[in-house]
Amino acid sequence: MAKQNEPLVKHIYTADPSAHVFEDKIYIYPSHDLEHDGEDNDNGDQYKMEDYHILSMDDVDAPCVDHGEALHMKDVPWVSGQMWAPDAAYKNDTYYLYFPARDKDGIFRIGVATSKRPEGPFTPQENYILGTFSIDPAVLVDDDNKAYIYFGGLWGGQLEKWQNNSFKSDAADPDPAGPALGPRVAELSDDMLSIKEIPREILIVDEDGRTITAGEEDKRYFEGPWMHKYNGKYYLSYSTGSTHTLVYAVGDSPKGPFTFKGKILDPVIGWTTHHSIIEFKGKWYLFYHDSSMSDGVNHLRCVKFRELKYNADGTIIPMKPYED
Ligand code: FUB
Repeated sequence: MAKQNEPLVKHIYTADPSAHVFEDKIYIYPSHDLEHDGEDNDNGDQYKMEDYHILSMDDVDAPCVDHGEALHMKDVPWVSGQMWAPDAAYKNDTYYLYFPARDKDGIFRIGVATSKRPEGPFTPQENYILGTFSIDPAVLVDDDNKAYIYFGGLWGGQLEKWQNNSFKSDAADPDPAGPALGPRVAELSDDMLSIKEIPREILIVDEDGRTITAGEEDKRYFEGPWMHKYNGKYYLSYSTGSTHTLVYAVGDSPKGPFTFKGKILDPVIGWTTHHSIIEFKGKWYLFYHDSSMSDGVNHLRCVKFRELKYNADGTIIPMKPYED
């Protein structure tokens, strides 16, 4: 049986959970961490993932089922390695799996695969989505049926190397005193297989309207965007990376700007933190991961979940990962 704050599955290592409610169940689209003895570095070489397994739960206290391999990199023509954090969406009577991976030139791009079932198997498109880059796609299908893809991650995810939508392999990190890099957003085409526009950078500001700087490492965007709606507002949540915290910002439009609000989850065991937020049967849940199952090995992680609550003013009540 699934239990809050405990690994959802223990027979494989899983990370980066993107949860969705499909067909009245919870489906979880995680990364699949693999054991290996390669190098652990800021380039993310330790995250050597090759495939995806989709998980599901009929309810929050039901068993978590692994539906087996839904997509493997050997079946994706454009991929050379590192199938990182995916997300899924449902539209046009079809389930779409969005996933980042390195292309044949070693550049991270975002691909899409389709299925008639939420658990797959998924059939990939021949090429990545033209105009996309970097990592960690998250897709919102809004109430008006328009869909948006959010993506981007620094360092291993190469976001700082994309300047004016072109790749500069020797680009430096942003100046700590200057504006932080934002995640990117683009509206998806109606068939969900391409983007309608050049991705634009999302602006995150503080309560006074001042742009968050790159040096504000406890607030600035690093990776792992997630978008959800609560009481008509758009909540952009993400990982701060080097300060290992999940935080959020709120806005009135799916493309922002967003105003920084604060913490969702304190640091977990392991370097990365990555999450999703869903409503299920009238309650809200945070899906996240840590490296507790491997006693702290950064690239051997396990997916967990816990209830998330709001204050009356719409702010999220911050959580500590190892306290109820
Ligand atoms: O799982 C590989 C990478 O680690 C993800 O893409 C990041 O969000 C971080 O969790």
